[in-house]
Amino acid sequence: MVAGENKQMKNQDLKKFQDSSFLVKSSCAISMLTAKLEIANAELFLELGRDVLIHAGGRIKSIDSILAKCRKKGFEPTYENALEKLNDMIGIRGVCAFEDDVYRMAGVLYSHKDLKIIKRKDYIKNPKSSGYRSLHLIVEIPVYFQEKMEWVRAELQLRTPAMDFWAGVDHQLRYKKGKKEAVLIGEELKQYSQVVAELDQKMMELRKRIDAI
Ligand code: 0O2
Repeated sequence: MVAGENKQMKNQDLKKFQDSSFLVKSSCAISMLTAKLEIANAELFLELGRDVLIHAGGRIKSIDSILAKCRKKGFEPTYENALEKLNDMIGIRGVCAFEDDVYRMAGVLYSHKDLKIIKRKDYIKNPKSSGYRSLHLIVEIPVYFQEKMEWVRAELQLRTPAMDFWAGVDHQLRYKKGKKEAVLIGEELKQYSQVVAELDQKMMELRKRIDAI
């Protein structure tokens, strides 16, 4: 999005989001956190003899999404507010093979001394009212750039492929909110969240039986 298209964020704030040092620091944090997930996977591979991490990736929050979230949380969409009050300006997603792998992965990350875990939200044990399930860790990682060290905050979402599949469909539905059919689909989707939870449990039990052969 270019500055002229956006009437709701001041140009000075838009410029700060588009500033190369913000973008470089954010993409460094994404690379470092993705590397941490891959290192944790390598460590767990030695222990379990299989990959725990199926996929990892990250993104910097879009201007539209920053605006929507600032509006939802009731504060002015300035660069400083977003950086201070939004935990997910930088988002990393790690898709792990099984539900217990999500916790294994989190456990390894807790042992990394150069990672501050400042908040944990377990939407697997306590799903959101929508049916959304994932383990969220709000983390801070040190990024060295232009002779300064800065703790950069990011939201790490850990989930299984089934949880990821469900969240992807739910995300598509978000853009249709308010329409009658969307409400019906949302109710049905909420039931499938339970189906996904049961499937995750069954797959985990099968894996344990396979391990025991
Ligand atoms: P997007 O577009 O995916 O980035 P906090 O201040 O941290 O307590 P926050 O950030 O609202 O409050 O935390 P929450 O509720 O844990 O949500 C953070 C992110 O989790 C969301 O970011 C989504 O990515 C994901 N999420 C949370 N609830 C749902 C849900 O019901 N369905 C789906 N599909 N994803 C969800 P954004 O900015 O809302 O969205």
